[in-house]
Parts: sequence; C-alpha cells; structure tokens
Amino acid sequence: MTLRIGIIGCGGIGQEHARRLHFKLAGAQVVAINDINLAAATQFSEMSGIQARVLDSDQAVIDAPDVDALVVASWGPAHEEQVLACIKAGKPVFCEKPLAVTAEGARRIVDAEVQAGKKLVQVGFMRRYDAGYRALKATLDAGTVGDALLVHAAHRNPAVPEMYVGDMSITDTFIHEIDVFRWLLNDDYVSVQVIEGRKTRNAHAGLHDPITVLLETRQGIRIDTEIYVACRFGYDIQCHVVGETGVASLPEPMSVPLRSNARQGSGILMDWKLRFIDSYDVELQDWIEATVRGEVNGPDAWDGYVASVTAEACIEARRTKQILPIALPERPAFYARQG
Ligand code: NAI
Ligand code: ISE
Repeated sequence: MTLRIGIIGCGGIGQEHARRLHFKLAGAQVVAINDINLAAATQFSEMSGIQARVLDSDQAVIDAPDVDALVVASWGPAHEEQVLACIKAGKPVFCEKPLAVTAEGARRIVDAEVQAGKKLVQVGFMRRYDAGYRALKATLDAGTVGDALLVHAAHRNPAVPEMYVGDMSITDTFIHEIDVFRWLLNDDYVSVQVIEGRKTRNAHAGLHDPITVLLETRQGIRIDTEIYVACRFGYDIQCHVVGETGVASLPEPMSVPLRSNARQGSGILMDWKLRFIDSYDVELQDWIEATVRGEVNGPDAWDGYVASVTAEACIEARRTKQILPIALPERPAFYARQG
C-alpha cells in the first residue's frame, strides 16, 4: 500500500521531508500540501517536481479524503492546533518538534489522543534513529560499561540567525538532548539547573551563549550538557556516558583521517542537516511502515509532552538561577514504554 501524505508547512524541513517521502523512501506519496505562504507552497510543489495539490488551508489538507496521514512541519506555535485537528479527524500525524510550545498545550494533545483511544501522533525526535546513538544505546543496554553514572554532552552549532534569541538554546536546540537522553538511559528527569557563564563575543545581543544545563535523573544519573550555538568551528554533537566500569561515547560521523601540511586530523561538519541526514530517512521510513500497520513506533505524544515539561523547567531554572524539581505525572498505561 502507498501511504498518501499531506504536508503542512513547506519551509526548510517541510520541503526536505516532502522530497524525502515522495522521491527517496518507499511506500509514500505526497498528494497535498499547505503553507500559510500559499505562493511559496505552489512554487515548491512545481519546482520540486512533486506536483501535489496546494490546498488553501491546513484543515483542507487534513480533511482531504485522499490524505491518509499528515506531516506537520509548520512553525512551533501552530503545531498544537494542527495536531489536535489531525486527532479529531482520526488521521496519523508526524509532527516536527516541538509537539507544542507549552507543556499545557502538549498535555492537551496527550489528553485528546487518550480520549480518541488510538495512538496517532509521532514527534520528530530523529536522534533515536541515528546509527551512532543506537549503537551507544545497545552498548549501555548490554551492560558493557556497567550502570550509567554520569553523562557529559555538548550540542554545538557554528552560528544561529538573528531571530534565534532568548530561550531558544533550550526550546529549539537542547530539546533534542532532553528527548534522546531519556531514551538512551531508560530514565526520566527529576531536577535541573542552568548555568550562564562567560558570554562569547560571537553571540548576538539577544542571546546568552554558551550555557550549561545540569539534569538529574530518577536513577541519580547526572548529565551536564554544554549548549554553544555560536561556536564558529562546527556542528559538533558529543555524548560520553561514564559507567561503573568504563566510558561509552557517541561515535563521530565518518570522516577521512588526514595527515597533511604537518598536521593530523579530520573534518567537522558545519551543517546540522548533514549530521543527521541518515536518521531523518530511517525515522520517516519507519513512520511510513508503522503507520501502514496502524501503529506508532517512535517518540509519541507522551515523549513530546515530557520534553515540553522539561524544557519549561529548564527555562524557569535559568530565570531563577535555582536548582528546580521537574514534576512529571506518571506515564499513562496508554503510553506504555516500547523499549
Ligand atoms: P521554516 O520557518 O523554514 O518553515 C516553517 C514553515 O511553516 C514556513 O514556510 C511557514 O510559512 C509555515 N507556516 C507557519 N505557520 C503555518 C501555519 N499555521 N500553517 C501552515 N504553514 C505555516 O522552519 P523550519 O526550520 O522548517 O522548522 C519547522 C519546524 O521543524 C519547527 O518546529 C522546527 O523546530 C522543526 N525542525 C526540526 C528539526 C529536526 O532536526 N527535527 C530541524 C529543523 C526544524
Ligand atoms: C535545529 O532547529 C534543529 O532542530 C537541529 O536538529 C538542531 O541540532 C539545531 O541546533 C536546531 O537549531
């Protein structure tokens, strides 16, 4: 069966996902699209060669009888309403992160899905599909370094645009670590502290950069993450898990080791799109296949909600300069862990 897909939001990642689903992956076809910028959606539909119908509202795409499932890739503040509309229509939806811009909004999605009685929502936390993170998780789950005790991590971007301000280091960037560490460690968070140190002269006026986030998990694992989005030298994702008998690290992306000009070394990627390009493919292929089976196999609405609660706690901890508890309700049986 070919899954017929509607895309809502045809900006940067919406276009990439549309191309990937339509031309690269198996079992899917993009049949309808919408963007609040209709002219841009029309241009994309034609220029990309997808030639999908451009509908004049998000609701029209959701309601289209030939659309089996939706991809929401609009900007964050629109996600809640669009995902709720998909649940109301009983259609599976892949929503890019964040699920909603507030924890309350994400909770409304969880409640609506539970009420509907069927899992329909997957959130775009693609790092769970990255081969490196999967190998690291397999190593930890096998007990190779004993129980995890500490995690040292970094999320570094060479630069961010002027519109990236305030708490976006948390809501736009660190949100990926928030999700992937819970999954990696089979754990949840209980407290957070955020430390602002010396600011780089390369960060623009509206942004304090870098920051350090310290998370504590239920099992007592301590995670420190540097978020440094004006680091200039590359897009560099680090994760080192210290266990009782060793250290397990996230593999570096493949790069040719060089000895040249009296130096040895290897390249560092500059663009986040390239760093996780394979994981987007694996993520969406898995979503297509699970959707056809009538299942949600990836990060679900509960994961999206937990990420929002944690991000809000990080923001408050940063504002108050305090160590704050992270209060999570019990996971409903509806969202039983899939491992
Ligand atoms: P973008 O700004 O390039 O594109 C967003 C598009 O949504 C624009 O074309 C805009 O006109 C459209 N839009 C806004 N409101 C809309 C509405 N109500 N209905 C229909 N269209 C609407 O942003 P980008 O980078 O593509 O990000 C989109 C989402 O994807 C964001 O939530 C972002 O956080 C997430 N994202 C996820 C990534 C990942 O690694 N998983 C990477 C990049 C973005
Ligand atoms: C961006 O929005 C993403 O989602 C990327 O995956 C992330 O690594 C980057 O730092 C964000 O700005």
